[in-house]
Amino acid sequence: MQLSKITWCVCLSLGFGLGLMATSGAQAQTTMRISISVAQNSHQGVAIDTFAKEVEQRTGGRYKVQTFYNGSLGGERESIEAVQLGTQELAFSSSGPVPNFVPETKILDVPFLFRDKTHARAVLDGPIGQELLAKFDSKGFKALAWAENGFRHVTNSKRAVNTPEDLKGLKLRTMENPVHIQAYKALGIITTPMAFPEVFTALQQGTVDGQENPLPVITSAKFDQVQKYLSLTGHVYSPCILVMNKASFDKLSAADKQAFAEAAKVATKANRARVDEDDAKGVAELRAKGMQVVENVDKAKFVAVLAKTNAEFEKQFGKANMDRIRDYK
Ligand code: EAX
Repeated sequence: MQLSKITWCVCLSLGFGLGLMATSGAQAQTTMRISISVAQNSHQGVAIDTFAKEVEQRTGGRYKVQTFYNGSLGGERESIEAVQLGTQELAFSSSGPVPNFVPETKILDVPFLFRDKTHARAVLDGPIGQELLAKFDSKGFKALAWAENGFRHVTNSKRAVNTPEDLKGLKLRTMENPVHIQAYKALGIITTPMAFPEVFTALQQGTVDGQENPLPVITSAKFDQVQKYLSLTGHVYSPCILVMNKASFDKLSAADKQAFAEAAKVATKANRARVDEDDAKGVAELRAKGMQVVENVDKAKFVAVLAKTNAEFEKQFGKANMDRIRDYK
């Protein structure tokens, strides 16, 4: 009698203990997913790998971020959509499809708005960038940080592009971005919006003559295999954004929110350093792989052709807002 009572007690407490362990075990690790449309060995791969590592470290392993590359979970638009819906917790994307979700970000996609990367980074890290990050809140996102792709350059398989006239009639894949499309049309480009994971094949099969992307994307996507000409047009700065599903973010403790925000900052730093590295060696690398590169493009000529379009953008986004970005130091 006595013995069975003890046994019962031991079993009960053991069971209780195991139950507790199981509960804390379940809480021990929450797995989240983040994706990019380009390769792991890239400026974006570095960003999400760094983010994942930092989140795990800063939360003592309670949060694990699974990383997906090459659009394996879908293109950029799909990934942002998934984050908005909450079927995916996190995404890292160029600003390309973002205006379709947060229209206020359109202003960043205006051609020849930023002088250089230092200017763009200062704007994005300063009050203008932070105000724009806040615009994501009401759309179901927590935008953790701006990062970047870099300045976009034109590649194609038809001819060397020296002047805006050389762009006329070229069929170029563009991002699904209304600002880019409007400006590129004004340059006489036949615009073909397409998700990034389809671009390599489209270039290979000649569905389009070319595309435009920063050197870190051109090199990591190996576009040199399917494109002959590269022109350093630097026609538009391409920001990236690290977004999280708002509800998933709101569930985090205050300390964990801080950990995610800091992890995003470290990720941005690693991303920008890699963009600088790729920009520094990209041209030589692409030349060595057989591309013909026009380095000294007269940008003033492109700006001149876009004067009317630029005036339309000033009307649409407010000249004062555009000047605030242009003049930001
Ligand atoms: O974010 O779609 C694009 O051209 C983007 O620049 C690319 O996916 C990297």
